[in-house]
Amino acid sequence: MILPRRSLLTAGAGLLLAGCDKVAAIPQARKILFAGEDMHRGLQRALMDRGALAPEFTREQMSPIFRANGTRDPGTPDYAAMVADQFAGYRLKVGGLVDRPLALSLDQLASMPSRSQITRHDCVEGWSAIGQWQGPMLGTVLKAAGMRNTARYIVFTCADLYNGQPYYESIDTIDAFHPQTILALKMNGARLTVAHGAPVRLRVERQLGYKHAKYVTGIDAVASLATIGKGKGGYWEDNVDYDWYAGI
Ligand SMILES: Nc1nc2c(c(=O)[nH]1)N[C@H]1C(S)=C(S)[C@@H](COP(=O)(O)O)O[C@H]1N2
Ligand SMILES: [Mo]
Repeated sequence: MILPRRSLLTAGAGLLLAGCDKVAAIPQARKILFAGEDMHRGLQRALMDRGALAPEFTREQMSPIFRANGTRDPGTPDYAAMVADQFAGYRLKVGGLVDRPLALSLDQLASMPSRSQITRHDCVEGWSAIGQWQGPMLGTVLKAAGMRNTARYIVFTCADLYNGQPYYESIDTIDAFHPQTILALKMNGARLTVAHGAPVRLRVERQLGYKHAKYVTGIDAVASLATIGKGKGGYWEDNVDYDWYAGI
């Protein structure tokens, strides 16, 4: 039997990954695997199961207090006007590498199939809190817009400035289509408060807190991050040297 070389290679890669997945599941082994200073980031990503779900919790485990961090109110005239009319004039613009650019109202977003999840938010500053989040999956919105297959990243534009700089963030298309990646409209059963990112904030549960953009007004599918902001993919990445990939 003659097997084409390509399918042999693919089969081999599959076996290797399947084996490594099991090893990586043991915390100690995972530490050793990923400890080497020369561990290539690309290899680490290949070994990690990017599709795995973040842990979910019960109502009883929800934190009595969930602090707000970073911007607690964008405070611009535009944002204040949106708050005043309860976001009736809000539109989420979806553009970039899409076939059908969208401008979605809050009602339109709320009428899409939604997901609810109780997850733990981990801020890089060293605090965590468990809360419930609800809203449409980001993947649903991107499919509705007809995201092109040339897109590699999704960029989130926010309504606030932080330390005078525009807050923005970006994730890759793997995280964008992860089932727990949602555009949250609700937190703990109620519409988002201003402090927690009203009217729409990203929940990207396999990533650290700073990736969870609040006050999202725009979503753009792009092929490269080089021309966005200062080119590193987010406010913290551009200004404070945080990692772009903040997977947990
Ligand atoms: N637009 C915007 N999004 C943001 C921030 C911000 O300052 N502005 N802070 C980030 C950080 S560091 C964290 S930990 C979380 C905090 O979310 P919370 O205020 O709902 O707790 O939002 C993230 N998203
Ligand atoms: Mo954070």
